[in-house]
Amino acid sequence: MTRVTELPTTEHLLSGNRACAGCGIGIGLRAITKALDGQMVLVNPASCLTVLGGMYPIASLDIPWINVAFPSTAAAAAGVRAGLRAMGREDEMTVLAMAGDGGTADIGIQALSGAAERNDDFIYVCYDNEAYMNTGTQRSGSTPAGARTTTTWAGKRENPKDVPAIMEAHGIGYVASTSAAYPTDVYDKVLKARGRSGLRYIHMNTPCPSGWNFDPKDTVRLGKLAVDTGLVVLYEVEDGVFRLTGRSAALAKSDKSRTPVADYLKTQGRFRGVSDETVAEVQAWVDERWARYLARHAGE
Ligand SMILES: Cc1ncc(C[n+]2csc(CCOP(=O)(O)OP(=O)(O)O)c2C)c(N)n1
Ligand code: SF4
Repeated sequence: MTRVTELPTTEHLLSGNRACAGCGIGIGLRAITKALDGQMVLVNPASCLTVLGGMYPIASLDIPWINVAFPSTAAAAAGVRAGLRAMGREDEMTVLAMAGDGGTADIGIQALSGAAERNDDFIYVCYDNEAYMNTGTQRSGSTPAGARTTTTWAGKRENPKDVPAIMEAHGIGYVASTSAAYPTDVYDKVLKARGRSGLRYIHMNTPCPSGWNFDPKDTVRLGKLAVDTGLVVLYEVEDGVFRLTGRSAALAKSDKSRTPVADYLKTQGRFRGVSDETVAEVQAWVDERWARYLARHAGE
């Protein structure tokens, strides 16, 4: 596993951008662009990522970048890849499609599913800030149960969709789950994906101080706490072989139990007033998922 001190020092996300203070997307994006060595075309739909990048000539990313309509990220990425191939330039750069959870779990899922069926040749990263944040926090298919958004005033009732599992069910060669709170885990997974072909899917949790309602200084701490509870799990599935990685693998090995979900929920304003019953339901859901991951990690 790469150490933080071993990450490439070249930055492709330049200082000064329009994201909120403490935004998790920037941390993850730095690791992603380092792993791709800046040799990439980014395709992304309307989202906080668009705002973070800004507009030419004051863009904060020094890579070629195409903004596309909301539902079409994966289709556009497939088209860019086909265009590079037609020009004989396919080996020069990686095509990276990157969208939020709204643009992935809900609005972009049909194009993504089609690309996975065809095994189109690009990396797709869903950064998961767990709601439609750019438009002021509406619930998405990836919002956790109990979270208040502007469209779930009393707290969302449903657990989130398991998008990595949906992608795995398509039979693609590489699927991973990671967190921006662990940039080296992000880096290693993107590096591995870069060395493969076909559709590679990476789901990256990105804490959002504005939408989750916490102090921007706590982004990394809360991102790590989510992993300690098992709400966010670091893993990869390579050619059908599952393994936990980083902190999640360490948790699986140690006798130390996971942090109770309640300790995580109380750190964020979006869960204010959540009922004991909902906390218990979320805990049960997390425990059941964790047991399945443990069984797969052990190769059962
Ligand atoms: C077809 C369409 N519908 C709605 C919008 C408005 N819109 C722009 S960004 C956004 C939210 C995107 O949410 P998500 O994909 O989760 O990314 P985030 O903003 O959280 O980064 C919405 C609804 C749009 N641009 N296009
Ligand atoms: S709303 Fe959240 S995801 Fe969007 S820029 Fe601000 S902190 Fe980042």
